[in-house]
Amino acid sequence: MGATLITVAPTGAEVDKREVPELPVTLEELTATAAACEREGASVIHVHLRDDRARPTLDPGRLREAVAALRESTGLIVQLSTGGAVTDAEEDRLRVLDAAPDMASCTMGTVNFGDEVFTNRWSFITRLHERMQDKAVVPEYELFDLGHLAALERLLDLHGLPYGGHVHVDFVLGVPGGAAGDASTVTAFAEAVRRHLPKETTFSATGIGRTTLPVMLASLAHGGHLRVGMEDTVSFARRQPVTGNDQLVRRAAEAAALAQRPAMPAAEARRLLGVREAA
Ligand code: KMH
Ligand code: ZN
Repeated sequence: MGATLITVAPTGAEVDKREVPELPVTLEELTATAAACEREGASVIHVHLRDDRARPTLDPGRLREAVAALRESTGLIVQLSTGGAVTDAEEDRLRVLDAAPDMASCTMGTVNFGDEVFTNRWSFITRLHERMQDKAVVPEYELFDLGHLAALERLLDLHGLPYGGHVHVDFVLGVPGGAAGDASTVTAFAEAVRRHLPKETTFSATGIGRTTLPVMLASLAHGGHLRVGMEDTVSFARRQPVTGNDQLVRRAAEAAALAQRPAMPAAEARRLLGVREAA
């Protein structure tokens, strides 16, 4: 088994900056945390932006600016979120691709999301997948439930492989309303990937909140990759708030090293995922 790809999701759309001051929301905070996470072993950054009042935004100008700034200040693979916030419109989510990221997320179905609903209609998923093929953007297929994996199998059958030809998925576990964040669920997802998706498919996994550690350790045990970050958890341990995204990446890199699958450099991650060469 090779190295471990570590994705950092530093901000997300849900955490409130007023409650978590360490959350990176400005461009300066984003690039600073990105550089620190790269030093600790991250090779991909999953990006959500905030506006001047720290509210989630899909503003096209800000997205372009963030992609440029992250490319300027780091060698990380830039993955923009097309999931946004649960309130975002489909057209705004599709327009994210105009910022020309290396990668973008593509969630494979609708899921209850706490008290909200994260809506991903089939027609939206197919448009997103095809637009990514046209724009040479590599998707990360986000799976919140096992049914999402069946939907991905159907998508690939009907609409072909993504740009680059490699399929990479991310299990997002422990969302209230989605699949549980525990080791047996990671096992079920990993086995379903092996049975139903192309042979070379790679997966990462992230566990929301207190499910972070069991999901991380189970993913490593199955030869999977890791996603960590303050989008998914803001506590490092019981009664110990996260001090920054780099702290979470450092722990992931340490766990990966312990599993004898050290953190993967960005150049290797580009080759694995089929992402265009860095400019
Ligand atoms: N913020 C969630 C509603 C993604 O980035 O693609 C959706 C999400 C998934 O975070
Ligand atoms: Zn996200």
